[in-house]
Amino acid sequence: MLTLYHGLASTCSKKARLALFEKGAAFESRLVNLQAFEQHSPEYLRLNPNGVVPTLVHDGQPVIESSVIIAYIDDILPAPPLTPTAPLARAEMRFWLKWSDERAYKAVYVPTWDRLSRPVASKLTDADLEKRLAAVPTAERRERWQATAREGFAQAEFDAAYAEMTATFDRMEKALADGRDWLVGDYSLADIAIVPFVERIDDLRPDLLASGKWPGVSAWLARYKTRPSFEKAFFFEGKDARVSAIRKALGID
Ligand SMILES: N[C@@H](CCC(=O)N[C@@H](CS)C(=O)NCC(=O)O)C(=O)O
Repeated sequence: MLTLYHGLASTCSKKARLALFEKGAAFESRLVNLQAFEQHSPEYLRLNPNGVVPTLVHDGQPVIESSVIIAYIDDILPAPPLTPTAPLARAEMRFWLKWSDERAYKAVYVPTWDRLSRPVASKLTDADLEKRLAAVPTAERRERWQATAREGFAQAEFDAAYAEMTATFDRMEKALADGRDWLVGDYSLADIAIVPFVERIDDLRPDLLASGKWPGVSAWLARYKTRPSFEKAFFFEGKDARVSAIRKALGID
């Protein structure tokens, strides 16, 4: 039995949802409300000591880290395969998983936290904030929540995120330049690992793709949106998982 602990708007969670829907896998959904700090509850920390989503629990065994989770899903549910067989294509696919974790993630987290978490966290009283911070299991996230709740992010951090957005689009455009449909040729975990970030960048900064500077990326995203898994993962159980929709649901806009 598979249980997915995930956040509705979370890009990393969308990777896991996409992989499960591509496989047509049945899974139990446990939505974790990040703005209500449910990811720091003692029960959840027993599954994921980092206090972040997603976590996949398979027959009682937790698997954490979104890129590890999608590879695990491909291991336990081999059809349809989401990993190429040729060694070079496999290496290219792993490159994109790394890019997803190390570069694309950095493109979106500061502007996303600014738009989703800051409006909620900045309203916490000092006493509440202290209590919340005490439950955050890692120093890195404790500092991030502290900054989110109080001083906010510096302009240099928004600039760095923007640089990663354009770097991601540039690298994708290069990969797609030979007219291939998907990042490593056939559709694979590479596309799954990257699309939540491309969709998020397009949500946060629609002017970028609208500029026409990355036609290959625009065509790839349009192609992706026709896959049934996209609709299921991004409008999960009918709930719109875009930042703008979550802001409305939280009463921010
Ligand atoms: N490297 C982790 C990152 C997970 C992560 O940062 N998840 C975010 C949502 S996309 C989260 O749980 N944020 C809430 C928090 O940090 O408190 C992965 O890929 O699974």
